[in-house]
Amino acid sequence: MSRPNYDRDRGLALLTMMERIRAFERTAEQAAVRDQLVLGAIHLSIGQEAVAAGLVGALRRDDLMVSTHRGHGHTLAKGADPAAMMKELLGRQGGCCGGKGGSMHIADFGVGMLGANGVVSANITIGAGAAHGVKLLGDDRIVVDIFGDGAINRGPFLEGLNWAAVFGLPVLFVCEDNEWSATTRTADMTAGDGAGARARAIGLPVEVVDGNDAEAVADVARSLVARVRDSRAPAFLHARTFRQGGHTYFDPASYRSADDTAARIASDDPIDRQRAALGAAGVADADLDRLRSDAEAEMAAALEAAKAAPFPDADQTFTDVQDIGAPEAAA
Ligand SMILES: Cc1ncc(C[n+]2csc(CCOP(=O)(O)OP(=O)(O)O)c2C)c(N)n1
Repeated sequence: MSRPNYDRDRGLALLTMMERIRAFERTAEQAAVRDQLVLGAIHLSIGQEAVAAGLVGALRRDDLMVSTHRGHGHTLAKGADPAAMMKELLGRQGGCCGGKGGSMHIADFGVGMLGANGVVSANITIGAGAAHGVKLLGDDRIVVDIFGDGAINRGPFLEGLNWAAVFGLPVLFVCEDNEWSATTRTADMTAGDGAGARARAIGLPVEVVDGNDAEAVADVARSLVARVRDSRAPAFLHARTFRQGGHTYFDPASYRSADDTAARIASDDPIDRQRAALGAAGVADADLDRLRSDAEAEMAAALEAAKAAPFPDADQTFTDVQDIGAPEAAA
């Protein structure tokens, strides 16, 4: 579909970021499955890249972000170094968290990424807290707080949105709705009209977007980010997307129809859609292919750097970690 006044540079930037995210995750998957080098589970966001690329592209580097267990794409889009991320997944020195956090606790404060989180929904109140901190400091940053559709059925969803509304906090809540909560279809366990309706009931302005259309996500993100920054009040985005793979890299997703999944991937892949948009705007296939091969080469190099990095020294085991108790007592 050709669009009038199409911004090719933005379109290419969106595709570049989506290709980088997918290449990072395919490479991490290889490192986990083929090489058995990844420590702990990883949750891939393959099929959801347009949300990360469109959303985070609208942020400033000093804006803050809080993410979930499925947060590689958000973290990369926020500006984290893929080699440091890969080292983190492999538990190596030089990882974003010194190799001690792993995929589900990946963070890079240098680019405003306050952390992934393995506790479903917990990041909603953490994001509200970060926004309260920004309010108290009195600067013009905003917080983007991303969570899954399963998270809206836990208490922190109500607590975080309510707190942000009552105190007038600069936070954009984003429900990245991939239709599944681990092995359960979210629609089967969610009463009422879902995420947006609940946010509206608390008084937040709500937008719903096709989360597999990177251009649409970028447009709505630009307007919502500006709104939150100017109003210093919360807003809500419901981005509808689809998780193409299993819940974790080792989940074969046998609880859903493989044929349905294949049909969805064939008709609604965000990278294919963005390539089509750019092709319609006159970008040659060879140029689009080069973006992909560049991304693959970048992430292969990140994996090699991670493999070459040493593990943290044993005498660092209890530095930079919380709740260490009294390890000497256990000796
Ligand atoms: C409090 C809590 N309950 C259960 C789990 C186990 N768990 C991990 S991910 C997940 C599903 C989350 O679904 P959603 O929020 O939609 O995110 P998605 O995995 O689809 O990205 C569950 C139940 C957990 N990590 N934390």
